[in-house]
Amino acid sequence: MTEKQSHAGGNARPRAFISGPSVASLFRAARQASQSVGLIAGLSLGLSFPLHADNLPGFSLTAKDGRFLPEQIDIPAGQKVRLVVKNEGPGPEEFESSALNREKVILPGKSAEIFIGPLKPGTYDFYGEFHPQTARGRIVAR
Ligand SMILES: [Cu+2]
Repeated sequence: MTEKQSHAGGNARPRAFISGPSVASLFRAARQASQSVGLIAGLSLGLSFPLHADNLPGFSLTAKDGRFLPEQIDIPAGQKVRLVVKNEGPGPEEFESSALNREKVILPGKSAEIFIGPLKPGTYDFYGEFHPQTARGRIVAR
């Protein structure tokens, strides 16, 4: 339940992974092209590979029927991790965490990457803003 204006953004991809404006604009152009021209999808993937943090520890979270599964995710402290949140619906869900300073709307059938950390050891709550009573969970950094 944080400020509404930040909902539209919610971009959890750190800018530090984009090495320069020319690379970033290439990446954007390729990604836009790949949405309409299937042949360029391979090029987009090739370009995006060094920009994505695919070498980070990865964790999966599923939003389904107004809940998150699993409700607890244990991650290493002191290390950036990549959380992939898949929304199996029905309806949109928003991954929201004031403790993690993250919020991201995910449409049904879609997934979103959320980069987290490095975190100090501790428990960081998150919830689904569209189902705040039932969609609750926590990330535990150890
Ligand atoms: Cu929100």
